[in-house]
Amino acid sequence: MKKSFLSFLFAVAAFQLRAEDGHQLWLRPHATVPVTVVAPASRSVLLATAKQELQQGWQGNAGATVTLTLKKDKAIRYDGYRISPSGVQAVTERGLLYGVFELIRCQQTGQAAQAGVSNPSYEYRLLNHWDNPDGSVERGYAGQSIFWRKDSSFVTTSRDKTLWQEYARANASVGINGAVVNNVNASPRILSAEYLARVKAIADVLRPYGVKTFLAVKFSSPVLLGGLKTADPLDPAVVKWWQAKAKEIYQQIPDFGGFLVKASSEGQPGPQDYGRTHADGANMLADAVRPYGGLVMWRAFVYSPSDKDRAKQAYNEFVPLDGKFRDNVIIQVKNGPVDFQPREPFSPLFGAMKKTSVMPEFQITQEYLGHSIDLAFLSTMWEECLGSDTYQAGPGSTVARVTDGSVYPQKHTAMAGVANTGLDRNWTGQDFGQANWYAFGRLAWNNQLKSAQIADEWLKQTFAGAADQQATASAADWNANFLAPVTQMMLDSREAVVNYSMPLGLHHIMSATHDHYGPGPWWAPPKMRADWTPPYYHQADAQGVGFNRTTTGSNAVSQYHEPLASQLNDPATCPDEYLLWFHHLPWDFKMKSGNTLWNELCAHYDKGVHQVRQFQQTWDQTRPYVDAERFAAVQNKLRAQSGAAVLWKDACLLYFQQFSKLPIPASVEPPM
Ligand code: GCW
Repeated sequence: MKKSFLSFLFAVAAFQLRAEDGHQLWLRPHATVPVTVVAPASRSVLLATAKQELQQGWQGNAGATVTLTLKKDKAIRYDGYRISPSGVQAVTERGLLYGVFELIRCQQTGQAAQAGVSNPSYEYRLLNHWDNPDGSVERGYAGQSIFWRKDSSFVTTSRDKTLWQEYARANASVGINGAVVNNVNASPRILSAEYLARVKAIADVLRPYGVKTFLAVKFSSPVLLGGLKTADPLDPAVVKWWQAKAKEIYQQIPDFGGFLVKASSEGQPGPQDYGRTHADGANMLADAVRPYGGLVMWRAFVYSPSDKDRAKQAYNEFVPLDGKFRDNVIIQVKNGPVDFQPREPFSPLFGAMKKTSVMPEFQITQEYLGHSIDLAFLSTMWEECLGSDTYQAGPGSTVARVTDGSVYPQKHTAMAGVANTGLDRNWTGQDFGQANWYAFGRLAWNNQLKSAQIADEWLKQTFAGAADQQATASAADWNANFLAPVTQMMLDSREAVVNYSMPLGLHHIMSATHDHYGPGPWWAPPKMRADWTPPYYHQADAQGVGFNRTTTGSNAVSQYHEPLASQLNDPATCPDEYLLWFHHLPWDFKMKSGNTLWNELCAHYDKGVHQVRQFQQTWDQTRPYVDAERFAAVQNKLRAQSGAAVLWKDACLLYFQQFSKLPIPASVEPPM
């Protein structure tokens, strides 16, 4: 009796803490009822978290008893769980925690919890933070790092701990079980004793929520930090240095996850500096962490100015190494072959490496999709990629299935998302950016989920509370006037960005001088590396526009499996979305719609502008259902996005018109 009163008080205190600091994300406080939790006697922190979450979040039958059971169950994989009428069963404590969060999510979103097993699609579901030791965040648009501070006084404050705890809790609620806490453009300092002490402090806070800590490492650390003469992966002194470093880390963080490596990529040092291969480098690191069960995620984001088509290089470098990697190495591949553009075809590496573990990397932070200004729900983009058929092992070999172990016997499976978190009060800058963090976790757990369901869940958890507070809306009213239109807005939002920025397969035509925000198809300073300039990608000239990657061009198309390669190779069968990715076509090329290419291009840019204006109208109608702060914040962002969309349209149409020499159709809003 006394005990439950005390836990009630704790629950109230925790509720108030979150309510006050505004960091609730989709875990907003809501009315709860008592529940009795029966759980194995254990001093485990994870189990304590699971119990506490259930007690703090229960909205089911008042006074119900929920049993958490750890026992063998062949149907449960990794940290999956089984929901039964009596409670949650799992083979790991993490599984129990995820089952608890599933129960609470169902209660909160008005769904019946499905009895049966839920297994994660991927063993590792990871956020990658491009956070630098000085507190800045590469491609971060939500303030400084939540992990590192400029002054780097290594004292962990209670504010740090609260933040990390809320962060870990949010991750756990969607099944994210790992975090790489520093930038892939890694500073060697991260492996110094003083930084490792802070990494340990972070790991200690993330652990009770089942989030493992990983580090990105610089390949030349043995030289830069260790004072060795070389970082050659086959040099015995280098091997020894990494072994000692791994030991030092695991002594402090016994459940440390492992290393993420960007090597021989964008000027980063790597094995190729010593005439060695990616496999030589990855395997050396893999051997160093193997005794402790550690993992090496080796990125395949490689390109160089010498290659005539940047889109081809990763495949060319990595496919010949298939089967040469240790089994605790995973090759981490960006969803598209170039670089997180608003739309790319899937990377041809997916499914092509049949004897190597391969994982998708998505970008949650909106580097090329409008930073934290534009509203872009990225779930539809990831769903599109995961659902793309690679044909590598026959029809149905989707990116999802060739990476989650369904098609190939991968030793490890994983999915990574480049995080969009920062110190901003709402974590992600744009309130709807939270939905992308949420969606990433949900898709990593279940790569077959539909974006419509994810949007629906997120909106109910993130905004329904606000309607309750204002007591203005019945459920039916809220569903019709908030949930339905806002869900539609989210589902349309990424396509709108594609339309007003890079439609029909255009890519990499963003501004280089404004940190990749806004248009810049003309940017090509003399002596600049061609593969960094937009004209390299759009190839606009008097004859037409687009990158010829067909068999008569760079032949990147042949990196795809048949029948896809032939389909993409022919403009008549290539989907419109990828047309200018694969083809250089005349301005008067006849599109499937009957329009000329030029008119179709104009129509897409114009449509994007109108879509954003529609989003503004949709959002304006939601005022009765949203608290004033979030209503105004999103309204302002949409206003800015609307201006940005017009700028994209006007700039791109006027720029391309210099080549097409064709009039902008009367149906299109004329440039300002
Ligand atoms: O998208 C590009 C970014 C770089 C990033 C790089 C990468 C971390 O512009 O900022 O560096 O990709 O993924 O390594």
